[in-house]
Amino acid sequence: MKALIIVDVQNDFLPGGALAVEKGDEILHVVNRLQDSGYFDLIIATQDWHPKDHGSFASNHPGKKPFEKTTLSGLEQILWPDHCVQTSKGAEFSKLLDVKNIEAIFRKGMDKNIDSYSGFFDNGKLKDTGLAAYLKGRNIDEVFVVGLAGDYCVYYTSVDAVDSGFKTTLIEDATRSIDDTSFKRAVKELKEKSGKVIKSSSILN
Ligand code: VGL
Ligand code: ZN
Repeated sequence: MKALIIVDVQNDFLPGGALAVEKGDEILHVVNRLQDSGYFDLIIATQDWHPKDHGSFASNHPGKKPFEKTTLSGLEQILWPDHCVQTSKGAEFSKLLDVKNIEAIFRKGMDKNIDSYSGFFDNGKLKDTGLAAYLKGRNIDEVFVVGLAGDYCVYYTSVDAVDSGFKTTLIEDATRSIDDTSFKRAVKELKEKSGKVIKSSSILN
């Protein structure tokens, strides 16, 4: 059984948002068409959902600017502009994302002391969101990952899917990245871990 995992298609990651991914809006119709394709047995979404005082925000580190690095709970951390603050407009899914067939939403990034790129675990693997168990409970053995951003949450979700035992495919034209070079590296690493990377055209006709 196959699941589509839609990662963080939230206003703050789209053009005009606080941490906008360039051309992120170009994926919306692809993601919607994939949802309507009938190819997937289950569709779920993740939602970045930070408290205002989250440690990944540069604004919570006096003297630091967005995109500088620091350490958070012993892990290297890129500092981001404030984004996806719980209940804010920026944290909402895009109005252009079709949400009617999304059966469950897994929120992440709520612990201010650690960031959480993957839909499965936080960056230190201290806490499990329950996503792997949920998918297994629905007899899913194969996942397809789409959304934003390709080089962060989509990539980390894909790697954790492989590590959790799912056949994993990233749909490359249903994602856009913060940095194209880091996305290329992410694709290479995912393939080395036996993840697959395809275009949506191999599912859609
Ligand atoms: C993301 C940076 C910070 C993402 C989330 O969804 O890729 N990136 N928080
Ligand atoms: Zn975040």
